[in-house]
Amino acid sequence: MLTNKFIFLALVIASFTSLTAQDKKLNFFIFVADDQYMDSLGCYNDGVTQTTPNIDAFASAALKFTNAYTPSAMCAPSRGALYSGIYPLRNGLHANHWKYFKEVKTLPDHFTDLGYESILVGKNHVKSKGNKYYKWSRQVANEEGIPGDPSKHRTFNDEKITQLLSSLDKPFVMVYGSNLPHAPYIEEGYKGFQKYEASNKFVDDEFGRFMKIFNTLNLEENTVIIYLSDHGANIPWSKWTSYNRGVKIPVMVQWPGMKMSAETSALISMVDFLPTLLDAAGKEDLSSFDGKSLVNVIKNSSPSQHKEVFFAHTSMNINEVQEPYPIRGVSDGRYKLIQNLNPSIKHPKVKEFYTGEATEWELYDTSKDKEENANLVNNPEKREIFEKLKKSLLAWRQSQQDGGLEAEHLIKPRTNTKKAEAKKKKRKGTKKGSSK
Ligand SMILES: [Ca+2]
Repeated sequence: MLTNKFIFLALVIASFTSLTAQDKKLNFFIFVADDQYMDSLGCYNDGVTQTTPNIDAFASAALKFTNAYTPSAMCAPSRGALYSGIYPLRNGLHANHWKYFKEVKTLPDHFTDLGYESILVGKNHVKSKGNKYYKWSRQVANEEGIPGDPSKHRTFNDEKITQLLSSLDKPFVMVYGSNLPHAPYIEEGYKGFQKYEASNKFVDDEFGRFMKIFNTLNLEENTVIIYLSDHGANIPWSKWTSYNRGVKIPVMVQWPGMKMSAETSALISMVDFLPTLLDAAGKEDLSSFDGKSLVNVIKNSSPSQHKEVFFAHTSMNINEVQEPYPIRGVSDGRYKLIQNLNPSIKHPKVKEFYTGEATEWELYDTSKDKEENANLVNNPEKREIFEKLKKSLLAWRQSQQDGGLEAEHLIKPRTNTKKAEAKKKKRKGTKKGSSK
């Protein structure tokens, strides 16, 4: 009798425990570094970088992706893809400082439907104008606290974030948009580092501060944590281009309840993160996204669902650029095919790096040619791979309703409003002065 009672009690406790574990919904946190290129992290560079100890420690207990790409090496289109799960040409946020098409649903809206708080801390860079589906339930602006010139960059307030997270009565999805290591770089000499490295160290400190908050609040056991960068840095062949130093991004994931200390070469894209998080949160229909859920890649080491990932870039709506230089591209993880739609001009943003003649097509074997120097497009041995990738790219462009060069001519050039205002003020001041 006693034994039966004991068994019954044990069963009740067991079912209660499993129920609470199931009922407790996962939280999600994405840390987004700004303009951080992959090789500047120790964990992607044989550990030689001294600036990123917190991120490296996280990576050593995470699943590290070595074949992750953003579709565009620019702030707004990259974030636009992250928050929509849709490539920039199809979500509308193709040009920098641009906005979504009005019917595109985004991360905060999807998660509100699932009963979550959606929190954006720090950098936004995505306009909500004209789109009612881009509305975070909480937005926390960064504050001063960066050494050097505090007017240029800001950081989060640890106490405010701690209070906010401990006050929630719903599960949450939180994104932190750091302002660094984006130029202008922070005070030289920060913890012994200079320029980019000093800024990179600051990002690492920020990440460490978030991990401390999660640890203090005991949130780690129930929170999926993703570390990534929006794209590469403002260095040659990186930001503004579709070369790997620009579009290949560091991505590390820690998943609760899983021991992870591994890396995967699964081919993934920025558009995959939203469907992944929604899949884990219980959304069933993920068919509207260009991205694919990574839950099985992460939890079961399944292969990637992509054979290829794609790139789309425009120089229009970048400050002071007058002419469109559209780039489209595709990578199968090894071969990269780039199509320049206006090769008659040099890339207006990075023309100082271009020495030779621009061509419409560029083909690289990125497994052997990491710098993407040797264009294989006229190599007869690579003819088959060229034709295959070209076919995929053209089919993808069609599926994205890409208007190409003609459509980009319709985007009005953007003037730097801050600079223009300063000039205007100066002109007014001069007039005033001269009338005296
Ligand atoms: Ca950026």
